[in-house]
Amino acid sequence: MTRPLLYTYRRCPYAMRARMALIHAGIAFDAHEITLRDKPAALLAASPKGTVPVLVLPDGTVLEESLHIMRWALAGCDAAGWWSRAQMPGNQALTALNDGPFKQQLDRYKYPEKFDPNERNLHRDQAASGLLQALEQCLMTQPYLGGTTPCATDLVIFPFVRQFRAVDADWFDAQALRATQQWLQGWLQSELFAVCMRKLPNSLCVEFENPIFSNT
Ligand SMILES: N[C@@H](CCC(=O)N[C@@H](CS)C(=O)NCC(=O)O)C(=O)O
Repeated sequence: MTRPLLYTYRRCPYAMRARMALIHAGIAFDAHEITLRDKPAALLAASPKGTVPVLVLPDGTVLEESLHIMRWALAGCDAAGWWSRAQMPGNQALTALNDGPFKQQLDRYKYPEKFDPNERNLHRDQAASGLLQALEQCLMTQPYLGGTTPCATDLVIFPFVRQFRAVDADWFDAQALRATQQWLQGWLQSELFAVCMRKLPNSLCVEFENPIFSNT
């Protein structure tokens, strides 16, 4: 193996943020698009916990958490500070809020049939008064969670806000969350996201010769 191999799932927000970090960093990698219902044996051999994304490096090292993949991709060559600015306490707190309570609320809002359907809107409203309010406070004074330019925290969080909005876009767009709505739209329209969402056949070799945003 000469290039890192990423086991990924196109619509998974954890996999999205890992793919965007690799693409932004200009790292060529092979991508193996999996189906969650039929995980390849090689993925389970590398990472028995069976979640994606998983990155297998040419020396055999396995990175099986999206944030570890992002750190590996971004921290080594971080002139623009995408990784270091994500380590600021405020951004660490946003990441913890996203990956903890917000993800739980999102699941209960998105899949009410798996939880308590009567509490669907309660979870929606808790998500709005929790993470979404925190994002709004931050984005009212700066265009990105990284400040005037993006940082890894933007990539960490926006795929989850995208999923949240998709449950009921009319409701989301009607909320007093103007800065967050604009921030989300900006990322959804970005070239980085477009490249990250390209459809892949199984085991496609992907090479990105022109790193996106590499000078910001
Ligand atoms: N903490 C992990 C979470 C990854 C995760 O939960 N991925 C989901 C897909 S979005 C998954 O693989 N679930 C396993 C399954 O559904 O079988 C990370 O950050 O990489």
